[in-house]
Order: sequence, then structure tokens, then C-alpha cells
Amino acid sequence: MHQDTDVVVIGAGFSGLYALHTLRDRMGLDVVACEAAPDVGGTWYWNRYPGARCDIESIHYSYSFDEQLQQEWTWSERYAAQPEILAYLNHVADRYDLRRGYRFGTRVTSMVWDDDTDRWTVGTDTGDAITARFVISGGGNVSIPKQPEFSGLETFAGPVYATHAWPHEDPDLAGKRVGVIGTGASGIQAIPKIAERCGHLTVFQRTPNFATPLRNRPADPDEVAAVKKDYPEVRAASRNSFLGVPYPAPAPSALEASPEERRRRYDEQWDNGGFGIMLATFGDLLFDKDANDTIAEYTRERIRERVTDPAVAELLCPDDHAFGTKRLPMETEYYETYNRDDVELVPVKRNPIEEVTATGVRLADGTSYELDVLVLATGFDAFTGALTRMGIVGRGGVSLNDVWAAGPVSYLGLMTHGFPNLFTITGPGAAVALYNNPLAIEDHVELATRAIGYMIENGHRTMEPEDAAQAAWREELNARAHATLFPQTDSWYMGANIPGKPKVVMMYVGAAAEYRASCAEVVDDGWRGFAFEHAKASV
Ligand code: N01
Repeated sequence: MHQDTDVVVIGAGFSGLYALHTLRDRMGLDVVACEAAPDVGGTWYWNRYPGARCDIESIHYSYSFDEQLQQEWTWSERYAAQPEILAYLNHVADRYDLRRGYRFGTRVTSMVWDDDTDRWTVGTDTGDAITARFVISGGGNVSIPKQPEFSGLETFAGPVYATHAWPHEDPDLAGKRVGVIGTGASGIQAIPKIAERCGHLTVFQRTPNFATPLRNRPADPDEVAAVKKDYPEVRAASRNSFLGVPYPAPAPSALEASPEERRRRYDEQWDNGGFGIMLATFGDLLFDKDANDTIAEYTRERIRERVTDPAVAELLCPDDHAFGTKRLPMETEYYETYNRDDVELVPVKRNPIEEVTATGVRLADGTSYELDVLVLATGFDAFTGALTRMGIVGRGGVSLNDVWAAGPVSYLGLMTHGFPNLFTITGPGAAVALYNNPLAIEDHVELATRAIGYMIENGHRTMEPEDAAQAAWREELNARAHATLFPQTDSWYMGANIPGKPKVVMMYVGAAAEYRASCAEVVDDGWRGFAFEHAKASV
């Protein structure tokens, strides 16, 4: 089926839903939205593994664009579980009648720019071809799973479940011997819940992670009322805070504080739970290795207190990267899980998983683990995975995959030179992973839709970044990141979790407010760094 429209929106997660609402309901444009899943939710549609929940407080991890929406929705817990977040996104879809804009079960498989017509032709796996003047991708940053590094998965006799695509009907694990591979944020949330349900759990851990307490609890009605009373001010404070959450300001330096003061601050935030441990304690933790060592050692001490077998505790203590330089997972009873008789921790760094066999997992030294069920929590092809699988071909027949072969390039994380009128919401080079996602997404959707509005008002046919602006943005990304400890760690922030993927700075490492200020300056300066071509036709 062929259709011509003003804008194609990709995805029905936080990004796609807000983009569709803005373009269609506020700007009056004709929009076709495509979503691979059968319904709305994006990440929160797919990631329904046991224990899945957000780890930024729900009153902050939600849309801010409509005061009525934020007044009428009330979260039941401090950090909502996946079903409640999905219910929220369903509520948003219903409230703004967004479903009628979607083609569900429709994955974008090609996107080709036509220099003669100045339009994209978007192809899908259902055989649709949609021509559009603009495309907004909300395909997500951690949405495409990483391919397994070991062979034989297809030979395994039992079921293999992946955290990123957990079955809708929760599998019965009672009495089963389950193996979990991966101890990132997903594994760390799922492992305690799986341990409660199965007969025996084997956890295959390659790199121990620093994980700190989440401390979820029912939402406090007084706190909720206080936030709702001043929601716009709370949101403004969030947008001016490093992670997009208004945590208390940190003291400047862990090294200048006395050991007692350090301990007091770490204890306070450890007991409080959440990202305050990294952001509300000391301002130099992510910049100075000696400062970072103080929180790293504090965390290791706390792990040792909670794990009864000292040898297991040591296996769980990270020693190869700085605290917070891999995405900090938040945990609930994670470390205590290893005190159970029916849970075994198997280190696989020096003795890696070589093969999955019909009956379980075999390591390089030949040791085998017999399993009935295998769970993969092995992560994502982050930042670029969704976009590089869309078959994007820009000006002159050049593919995005070729342009990004040595690592992604973009301007503001929003657009890439050679790919006009294609907006990548929280794309590589944007403030994302370190910025509360719903707010980062709102900012970016507003930037993209504002750009579209600007083009229409001014009769511009195409818009794309200038090469020089893009190169300068790359320098800024590198300079910011290299002032911190992040590049010293192999993580998905750097593309380093995928063998062969170029290791580059994938995101804006800085405060949300600084990124917002950079974008505002660009806009106020007449979209500095973007090139426009004038229109013969208008939308
Ligand atoms: O993925 P990860 P994730 N053999 O890449 C291991 C978001 N999220 O799905 O570190 C053995 O962090 C790998 O080991 P190593 C959040 O942004 C949010 O857990 O590469 N192990 C690692 O332990 C998060 O950061 C929430 O050595 C192998 C694990 O698999 C992002 O999603 C919850 C292996 C992958 O960890 C991704 O988290 C969950 C192999 N061959 C996720 N290959 C919230 O709370 C990989 N591993 C909101």
C-alpha cells in the first residue's frame, strides 16, 4: 500500500507517542506512525521480565507536557513496575487518541531519500511504502538486543527467554534449573525474582557491577501532593539538574571531605536509595579517580556486609571500572539472593561461556552446567542499533551505516549531515542515558517539531546539519566525555559492549541544563549550524 503524508513517526514509546501528539494535534500535520509491536509502550511493552521497573522516581519518570495529565495520573509506588508504566502509556494513548495514528505490527525496514522530490520513501515489513517530507525516529536507544557471543543457542532443548522480549504469559519456573547470563541493570532486577520462583538458579557473571539500593516503597501521598502542588516548578528544577531529577546538590569534593563526612553522606544516600548515591553526595565522583575510589570502596564494603560467603562476596565486588561509569543498576535484595542455597554464582570472565548445548551451558575449560531454562540479559546494541537496522539511505544514495561505520556522527544528536529532514529522537550524541528519559525525549521531540514548524513557516524544503557543525559537535562530545572517567570503561555508553563496534563517545556527557542551553543557543541564532534549502512546494 502506498501513502503520501507529511511526517512518518517511528515507534510508540515515550518518543513516538509525544511526537505524534505534537505533530498531529498541535501542528495539524498529516502523520503516519509505525510501530513493530502490536500495541503502544516501546521499551515498556517488551521488557516485562520479573522485577522490571523504572529506577528514577515515577513522579519524575513521566511526561511533563500537559499539566492536566500529570495532575490526573497517580503512581502507586515510588518507582513504578513495568505493568504500571505500560498502563500509563496506554492511558496517554487513549487520552490523546493516539492509537488511530498507528500502524501496529509494522517495522520500518527501509528509508530512502529522493533528491528530486525531497521526500523519504519509508518501506515496512508489511509491504507498505509511505512517502513523507519528514521522518521522526523514536526507535529507542536500548531497543535492539545484542547478538549472543556464544554459539549453540538454537540447540538448547529447553526454552530461552530474553529480558528484552519476556513472554506475555509469565513462564512457570517452579522446580526448574534456570541459568541467567548477564548482570547489568536487567539481570540485577530479574535475578532476585527468578530465584524466588525457580528450583535452582545459576548466574553467569562476566563483569561484576556496582549496584546500589533502589528502596522502592508505596508512594507517599504527602510527597505526591507536594509535588503535584508545584509540578511545573518541580519539572523546571528537574531540567536544571544533572540527571533531570532534582536531587539535593552534592558537596564539591569527596577528597576534601573528612572520612566521617564522606561516610555520613554515602550512608544517607545509600539508605535513601536511588541515584542520589552518585549525584547528591560529591560532585567529583565521575571526574576524579581518587574521589571515585572512595565510593567504589564504600560500595564494596556494603556488598561484603550483605553476602555471607566471603568468596562469593569478592566475586560480586567490581574492581575493573570506576563506580558509575557503567550504567549504575539499582537493586532490591540482589546481593542477599546469593545467600540462598539454591543460587550459584559462576564467574565467566576468565573462563568464558563457549557454547550453549542441548542440556545447558559449557565454559571454555569444559565445565558444564545442566539447565532446564536459559535467560539472556546480555544487553543491547545501544544508540545506533535501531537506526542502523532501518536501511536508511540519504542524499546521493549514501547509507547511514556507511557514514556511521567508524561511529555515529550527528549534530546535537538530532540530525546527521546527508540525511535531510530525518530527526533522531535522543539519537547518538544527544543528552540521553544521563538525562531522565521522558524529559530528554520531550526536549528532543520539542526541538525536532520546532525545527519542522520553522521550516514550514519559512518555506524551507530541506534541513540538515552542516558538516562543520557536526564535526564541532563531535569535538564537544569528546571533550566533555574525556574530562570524566566514562571513556576509561568499556560499556554500552561507549559502544564497547559489542565486539567489533567502534568504541566512541555515544552520548552527551554533561548536565541536562547545559545540553538544553546549547540547543537553545542554536535555535536563537537562527538554527546555527543547519543548512536549509528553500521550498518550491510547502506542506
Ligand atoms: O544490559 P547491559 P541490560 N557472556 O549491557 C553480560 C536500561 N535498563 O539489559 O559487562 C557473559 O547493561 C554483560 O557482561 P559485561 C539501562 O539503561 C534500565 O542489563 O559485558 N556475559 C552484562 O553483565 C541499562 O543500562 C532499567 O562483561 C555477557 C550484561 O550481559 C540498559 O537498559 C532496567 C555476555 C548486559 O548488561 C541495558 O541493561 C534494565 C557474554 N557473552 C535496563 N555478553 C531500569 O531500571 C553480555 N554479557 C529503568
